[in-house]
Amino acid sequence: MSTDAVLSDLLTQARDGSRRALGRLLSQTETGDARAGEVDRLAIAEQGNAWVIGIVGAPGVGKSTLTGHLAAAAARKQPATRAPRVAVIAVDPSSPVTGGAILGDRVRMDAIAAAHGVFVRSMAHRGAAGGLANAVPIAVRVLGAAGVEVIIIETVGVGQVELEIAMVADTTVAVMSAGWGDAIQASKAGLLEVAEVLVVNKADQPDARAAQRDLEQMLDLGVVAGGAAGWRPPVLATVATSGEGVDALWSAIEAHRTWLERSGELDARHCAHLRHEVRGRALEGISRRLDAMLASTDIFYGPDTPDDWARRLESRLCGGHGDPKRPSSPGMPAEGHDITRPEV
Ligand SMILES: Nc1nc2c(ncn2[C@@H]2O[C@H](COP(=O)(O)OP(=O)(O)O)[C@@H](O)[C@H]2O)c(=O)[nH]1
Ligand SMILES: [Mg+2]
Repeated sequence: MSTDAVLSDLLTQARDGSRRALGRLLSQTETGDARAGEVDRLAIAEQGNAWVIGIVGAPGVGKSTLTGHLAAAAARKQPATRAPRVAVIAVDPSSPVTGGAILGDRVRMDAIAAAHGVFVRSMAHRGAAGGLANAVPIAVRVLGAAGVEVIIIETVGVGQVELEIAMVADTTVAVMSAGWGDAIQASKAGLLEVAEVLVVNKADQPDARAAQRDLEQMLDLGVVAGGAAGWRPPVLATVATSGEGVDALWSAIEAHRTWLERSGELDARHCAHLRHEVRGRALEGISRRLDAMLASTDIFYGPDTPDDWARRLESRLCGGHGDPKRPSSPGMPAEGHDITRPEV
């Protein structure tokens, strides 16, 4: 069988309810090579229609616990079928910062999810720039092609990945826990800029009400942008450990979806997300070429500034060859200008 036929066969099996086939398709998305492109081509042709929910927030605020309950709430609303209608992508930390703690979460989340037929998949960060940012959108399309209606992406809660997830999600939920410090932290990380639904989790602990009030005030003052004009992010309280407030959270997510669809914002958002994805992929290629040029090309000549060298690189990268300052034979760089050989 050709690769195409194998993949297409796997997709058929996945739609018929084979989790193993779905898992194998998703493994292709993480290879970072031509196989990811092949499975993406197949998925795109199927035009799935999954709703993508991103869960962002600092480590420890309760994202995994909440995600398990949310997935269960979503699954209860979907007609029961053999193939999963709800999937969770848990963005796993290969980051040493959060390493060990996650396994326990996964076990808890898996238990809740399994009881409701939710498909759970971990995706590793792998450290490579763009690695996850590339794999997640393809994984979303594969899940959609396999008939999944709701995809919840839970992030680790550190760094740029959070903001990248917002560029994949239709609805981004920022989770904080009781205590003002969390809101400040979220604000610094840029999470409040991308959040469409705000959650104060651990509402069983003191200060949850105050945190909610503070967030409402930040909304009043315009500190929280809320993703798009015309949508004010609701501020909800949850106790993820008991599931309290999760139904209300699910309703808020549905309300956001309805708003996106009715306002016409959804199409604009999908276009923006696609542009972002394509830009990221193009940038990667450009950046690789740039690095190769930096390593091999003699651009560090003349009594020029780093800015001059940068322009020279830019012009060569864009295929421009006009470079009046380039000497006819590449000579030694002017003294003190050879940044390729830093002084020791
Ligand atoms: N008291 C309390 N603890 C919670 C709540 N939600 C989560 N936790 C606990 O907080 C810890 C971190 O939760 P987890 O879901 O792993 O957070 P994550 O790192 O954001 O995914 C775990 O020990 C949870 O049991 C809550 O609503 N109230
Ligand atoms: Mg977690």
